[in-house]
Amino acid sequence: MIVRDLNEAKNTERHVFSDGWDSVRLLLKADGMGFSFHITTIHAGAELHMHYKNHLECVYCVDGTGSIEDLATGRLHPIRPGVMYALDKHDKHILRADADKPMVMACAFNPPVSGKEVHQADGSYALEDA
Ligand code: 9YT
Repeated sequence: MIVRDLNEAKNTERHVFSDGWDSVRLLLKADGMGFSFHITTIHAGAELHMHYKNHLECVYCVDGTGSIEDLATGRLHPIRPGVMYALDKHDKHILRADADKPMVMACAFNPPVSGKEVHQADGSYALEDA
């Protein structure tokens, strides 16, 4: 059994910081679960252009509000606590957090990320063995 505490993982090697977001990776590829599990904070007012061509991702909003824009359809979906989105078609999207406070999201990736990925220019993560 694996038991980890978000508060203990903060500011360790599990916690990665980038432009407009930071993320605590509670489960990574090496844990052998077949997916990775992250608690990601989208900073207040951030606008993130993403396209996970190599991964499926689902995201559940725990706190904060914002929106996700589906770039295939142009649809703008409000995000608030309780809303989940799944990028089942590797959907190209823009995630926006409202300006008043950060959005806290629980995210699962399949295949799991190893922890070493950085966002590529096209908004994707490369596969480790690609
Ligand atoms: C909300 C969202 O898209 N999270 C992605 C995960 C985060 N960028 C990470 O941990 O790499």
